[in-house]
Amino acid sequence: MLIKKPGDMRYSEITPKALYFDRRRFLAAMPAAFLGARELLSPSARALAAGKFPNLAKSPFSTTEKENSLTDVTHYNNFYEFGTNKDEPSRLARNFKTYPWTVSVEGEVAKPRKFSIDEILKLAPLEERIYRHRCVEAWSIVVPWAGYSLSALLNLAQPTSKARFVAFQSYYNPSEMPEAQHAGIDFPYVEGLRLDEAMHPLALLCVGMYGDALPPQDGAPVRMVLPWKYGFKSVKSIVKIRLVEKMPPNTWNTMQPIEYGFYSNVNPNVDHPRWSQSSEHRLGELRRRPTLMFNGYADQVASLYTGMDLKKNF
Ligand SMILES: Nc1nc2c(c(=O)[nH]1)N[C@H]1C(S)=C(S)[C@@H](COP(=O)(O)O)O[C@H]1N2
Ligand SMILES: [Mo]
Repeated sequence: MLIKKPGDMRYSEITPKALYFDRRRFLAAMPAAFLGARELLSPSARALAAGKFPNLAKSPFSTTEKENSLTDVTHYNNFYEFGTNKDEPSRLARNFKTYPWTVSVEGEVAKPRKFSIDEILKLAPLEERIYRHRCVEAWSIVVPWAGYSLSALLNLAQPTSKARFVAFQSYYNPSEMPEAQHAGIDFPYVEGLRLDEAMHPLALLCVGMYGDALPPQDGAPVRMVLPWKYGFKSVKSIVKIRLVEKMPPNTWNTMQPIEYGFYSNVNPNVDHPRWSQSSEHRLGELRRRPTLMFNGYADQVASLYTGMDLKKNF
């Protein structure tokens, strides 16, 4: 059923149409004297309008493993708001309106604040981070994400001494996401991290992939990427980040606590009740690969869990 060979799909075919549509409408709404005055847009808005992030800094965290194709990464998705089949989000999120967008940072912080997506785009230098991504369903991909460490945003908000966890919330609007009601999980999708996990430099606040803005199906306009944890921890299309005292709920744990824990660190030695986690299918490869402890990021993150029983705190 392949329509095109993997890899020969161009970004312009996938890129968030709604975003460009909105920008055109925005320009159309401006007085005629200003039309075409692209210099009036913020630098980040101009970068988006051009469809490219210029000058992405390289990161020492990047893997040299072969990247998956853009087609793989944008047509095999988990985004239950837009359907539970892997090919549904690419079709059903096509008109998802992701601009303008606001993220509220609140709770146990000295400086609670709402950030527009334009502010988020220029809050810290954007880096390219080529990470392995391992879904709890035992498939994996390698993706060149764009973003910066979440710690940059959290430090701006200044967590108080009471803040011990970070709670994330995805956007939810049933009228834009009619498939969600058949997904069998509760929305809005929520996730959480311990504060030290959230402050770890590997924890990426992600605004793009393949040098461009995030396509809607991959969590536009801003998502988390936590490469040492199962994919469901990496919450998409974030609208709220709340610093809290107590461990917050996470959607999959709430739905099936025996199968999905709070920590959900990639661990080949702790099987899912219904399947083994010792190996994985890297999209595009024929033979399965062994799954690595912390998805190969043990050197960076293992110390976060010193003394913790990883079978109990799965
Ligand atoms: N809001 C929201 N975030 C989500 C999900 C979801 O269904 N809804 N699925 C998660 C799962 S299970 C995975 S594996 C990754 C998939 O990201 P990708 O489609 O960009 O590969 O997103 C995660 N974030
Ligand atoms: Mo996943």
